[in-house]
This record gives sequence, structure tokens and C-alpha cells, in this order.
Amino acid sequence: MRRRTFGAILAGALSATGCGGEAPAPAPTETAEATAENAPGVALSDARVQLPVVSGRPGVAYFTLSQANGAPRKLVGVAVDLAGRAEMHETSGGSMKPVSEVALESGKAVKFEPGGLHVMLFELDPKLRFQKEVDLTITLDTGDKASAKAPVATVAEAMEQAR
Ligand SMILES: [Cu+2]
Repeated sequence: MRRRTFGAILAGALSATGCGGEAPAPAPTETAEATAENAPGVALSDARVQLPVVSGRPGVAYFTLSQANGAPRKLVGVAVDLAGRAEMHETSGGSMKPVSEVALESGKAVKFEPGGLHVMLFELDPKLRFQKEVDLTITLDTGDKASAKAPVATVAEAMEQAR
């Protein structure tokens, strides 16, 4: 009985330290083995972050996500280190609106790129300006995640690279 209690306390302590001092994550279910690196069948590439011209304005992030196989999935969230909040948006006809999910299909790539789908980054940590790259993490409707290193560029640098 005593052993059991100790085990439960230990498990609680471990899960609390696993998420950086924030509220403990919900107990993992059947996707327990999924980590930030192994959303099955999904490839995250070409991730990049662009800082705003004027500090205090939102930044933007782009990436390509593709699904090699399996049942259709949905992209439901994006997070970028040192950005307090990230929102998926879609530009069409000169204006943009928030998008809550993006469908993924086997064999197709979804591109977040200038002029189309993009991620707006709000509440930027001033430290972001001094990073060469940060982690960009996507979340699927299954709860699976995938991460990639996203180089950080100022708008001027990004324009230079695009020439
Ligand atoms: Cu936007």
C-alpha cells in the first residue's frame, strides 16, 4: 500500500516537470507514444519565421506539411517558440481571415507561403530577434505533433533571400 502511494506521487512529480512548470499536461491516451518528432506519416519542411518590420507588430511563419499515407488528417494548430500566440490565417482577395483547421490528404503537400495560408505570430518575446532559429510545432486533430527548426529572418533578410 505504501509503495503504491509513493509510486503515484512520483508519477505526478515527473509529469509536472515534463512541461516546464506549467499546468500538468492531460494524461496521455492512445497517442501516448507520439512525441514532437513522430507524427506518423507526416513531413514538416521548409519552416521559417519572419520578424515584423516594426517591433510590436505580428511576425509571420511559413512551412510545408505533407502526409505520405493513412487516413485524411487535419492540421489544427501551430506553435512557435518565443511567440506567445500563433494563428493560422488565409489570405484571399486582399484580406485575410483566421483558419481553425486545414485538411491534409495523402500524397499532397499543404504550403503555408506568402499570399496564401500563413501563420501570424503575436506576443513576440524580444529574445526572438536574437535567435538564428526556433522550433515550429504543428498539431494534428489526432493530437500528434511534428516539429522543425525554423530559421528566423527579418523582412529585409527574407526579401534578400527571395531575389
Ligand atoms: Cu494573417
